[in-house]
Amino acid sequence: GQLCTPQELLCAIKNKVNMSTLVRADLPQNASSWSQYLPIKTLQEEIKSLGKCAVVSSAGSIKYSSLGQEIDAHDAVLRFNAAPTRGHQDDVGTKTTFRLLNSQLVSRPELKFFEDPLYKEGTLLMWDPSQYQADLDQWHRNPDYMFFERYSTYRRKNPDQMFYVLNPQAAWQLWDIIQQNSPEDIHPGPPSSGFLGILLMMNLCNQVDVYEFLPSRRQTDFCHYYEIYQDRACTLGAYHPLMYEKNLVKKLNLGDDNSIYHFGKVTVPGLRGLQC
Ligand code: NCC
Repeated sequence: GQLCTPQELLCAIKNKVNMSTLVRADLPQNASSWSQYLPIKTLQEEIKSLGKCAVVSSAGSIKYSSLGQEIDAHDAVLRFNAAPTRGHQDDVGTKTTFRLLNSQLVSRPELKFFEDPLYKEGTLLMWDPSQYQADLDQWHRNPDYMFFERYSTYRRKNPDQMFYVLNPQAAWQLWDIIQQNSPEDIHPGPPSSGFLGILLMMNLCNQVDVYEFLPSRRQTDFCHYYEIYQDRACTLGAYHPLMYEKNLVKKLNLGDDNSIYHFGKVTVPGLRGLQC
């Protein structure tokens, strides 16, 4: 592939990845009884603009970081999947403005999405990978997980909590950019929730601090800060092209390498003010 400058990379992300959320009008009314539970406005229309935001990866390396207060000082904080704050406040903070979930978590009852109070805080977002280059209709007939029923039920039971679904085409639009900027062929797996979350916040915020997506000196084989499960693939990727995602984020870093080494901290610009 042809490698580009950070500015070119930012513009490709801004112009080619549609990070909007689905609204009712996006899906044909007769095709779907679940789509009536989608919000009427996109998250972007609802939020307008945020200042400084934090994205907190779920990596084991954030344990013992004492980053909690720094994270909480942001205008908005994004977390992922089952990552808790309770019992880990010193390291990950207490504030949860957004939580990005994969469709597996929503769909598989044993993962306790309905029962765990963790999910009742903040605005929820979910994503489900489509087939490569599938349009909305094709995705809708053949999603990765059949989340529709569970999404509808959750929305009926929790009508006051915002719960968005990302445009399913965003994942592969982003994958194309990862591939174009990688020196070798990467396998066709969708980007991780982590990378999608970083992009989402770049769309909403003026500046985004990302914690322990690029591992600090605390890098460890422990997959998550909240579990004892060990798997090196959590940090470098197997299904998701994580190593390549991390190289791109490193390229966008406005901060210095010391901040990565000590705090696992990378700072990336928001996309709104960007002149392309
Ligand atoms: O593990 P997961 O991700 O929930 O982590 C969220 C994001 O944090 C970043 N991360 C995590 C661990 C680590 N050691 N280094 C990291 O950089 C990644 O960017 C990651 O995306 C997912 O992306 O949705 C994923 O979800 C889990 C799992 O489905 C959920 O935790 C729900 O239980 C996947 N694991 C399995 O399916 C077993 C994982 O592959 C990807």
